[in-house]
Amino acid sequence: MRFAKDPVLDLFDDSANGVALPIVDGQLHYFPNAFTEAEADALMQRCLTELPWRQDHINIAAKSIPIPRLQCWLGDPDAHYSYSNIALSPQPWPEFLLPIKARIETLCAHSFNSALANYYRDGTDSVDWHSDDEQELGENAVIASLSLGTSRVFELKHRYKSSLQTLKTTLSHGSVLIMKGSTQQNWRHRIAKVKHLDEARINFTFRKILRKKVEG
Ligand SMILES: O=C(O)CCC(=O)C(=O)O
Ligand SMILES: [Mn+2]
Repeated sequence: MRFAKDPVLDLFDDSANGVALPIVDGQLHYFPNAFTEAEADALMQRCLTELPWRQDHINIAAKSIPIPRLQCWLGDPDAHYSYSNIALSPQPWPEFLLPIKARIETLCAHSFNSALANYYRDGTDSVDWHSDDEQELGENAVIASLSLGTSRVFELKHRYKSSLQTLKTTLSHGSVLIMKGSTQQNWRHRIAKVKHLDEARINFTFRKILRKKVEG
């Protein structure tokens, strides 16, 4: 069995039960060993080669800027979503992801109808500070974040209490982090760029879209 240690929060866990990470104004639960190393290795390979990765762009000051990662949106046919003005129509769930989704739903005791997959090709790829608080997700959204590949540091910063320290936790290969309660209303999160990192990481955030129609 793998033994995961979080270097920042100094928490150990080698059980299937995971650990509650200490946070105010939100709830975080981390399962370092949600998937075995062999399962996570196999899944990473299939995701790299079989998912329909795309390069999206955002418009800043009338310029189209490529976002620093590849992504794809997977989900039930009616789970439309928009993110930073990028409208995402879901790609159908690949067969190989269905048992993964089912395992995560059991772990969270919650069902999901979509997932945003991010492919960080190396340390120059990142996601900037944001909350997963889009209207489509409703209040107190449950979001399950599956990490594969090289470990990256996940940071959380309180939106209103500037005296609170930024929290940092390492998300390792095969782990699942559940964010729930008022986490998205009160905290922003990011994956910062890292120097001298050549290895790839894939992350899925499983979500439940409540309002399924796209406007306009
Ligand atoms: O890669 C991660 O761990 C986080 C991704 C994320 O925050 C998102 O897709 O909204
Ligand atoms: Mn996010």
